[in-house]
Amino acid sequence: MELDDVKISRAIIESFMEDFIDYTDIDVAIGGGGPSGLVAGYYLAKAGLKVALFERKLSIGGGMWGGGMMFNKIVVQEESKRILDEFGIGSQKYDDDYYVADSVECVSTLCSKATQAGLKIFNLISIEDVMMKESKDVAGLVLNWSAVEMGRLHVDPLTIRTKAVIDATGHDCEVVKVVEKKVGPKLNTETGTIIGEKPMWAEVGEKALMDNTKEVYPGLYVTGMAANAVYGSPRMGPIFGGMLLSGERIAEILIEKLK
Ligand code: 48H
Ligand code: FE2
Repeated sequence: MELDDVKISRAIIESFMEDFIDYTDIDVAIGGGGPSGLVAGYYLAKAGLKVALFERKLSIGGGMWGGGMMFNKIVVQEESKRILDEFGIGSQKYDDDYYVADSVECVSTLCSKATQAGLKIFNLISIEDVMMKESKDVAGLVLNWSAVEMGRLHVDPLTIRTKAVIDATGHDCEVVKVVEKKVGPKLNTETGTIIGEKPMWAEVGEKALMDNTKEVYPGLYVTGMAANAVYGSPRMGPIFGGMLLSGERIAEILIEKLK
């Protein structure tokens, strides 16, 4: 077989464009490919919803690769071990009720199982804004190549339509920040605004996360670290059980709403 350089290029361009066009009108768009976004995407796709995840960076996985302080291990608590099991991620028991997992195995397996379940991942794309119509509900995402953002180029974005957006962008809760900037203090929080992440306290941070995993503005949902940042709950360090459970929870909420 003789290799045709141009045919290789055409295959890539055609296939990517087909996917991108196909995903301009979807059920759920997830912002951020850390653990919470990947788990949410897995369950939503498994339930048959059309769901895409947009990740700014080249690599998927967010803050999970580096474990704690670059020791590439993560800890999960008893309640969330079943999610590691669902994905087939190995773990070792530590003491009575902690489990330790390899962070590289975690990210690669979450990514692999989620895409195989039907989650479409677009990396190297940043969410820079949301679309709103008369109702002022969040009705779409405004996207641009991360290279445009990094190069500070003045290039206008493109827009996709979606029934729901999940902010899974981690500590910076970037999608909620954009919405707050546009609508003012109208978020579903005590102050109507983003309250801001509180200091380290794993016990409270992990518990609060489940309550914080919800709709924060019509059409906009939060999961993972973004949820604790928006609702003013503590950070929790390298215990990742809450991230997994929060991803699962937000998927359950949306499956019930959209199915
Ligand atoms: C596209 C974006 C944008 C944007 C950001 O930080 P993450 O890993 O998020 P979570 O919530 O799934 O997991 C949090 C966890 O990693 C963590 O930091 C913990 C548990 N910390 C505790 C502590 O005490 O510090 O992933 C978010 C992803 C990243 O990959 C970003 O690149 C991406 O979102 N992202 N993608 N458009 N505007 N903003
Ligand atoms: Fe973190």
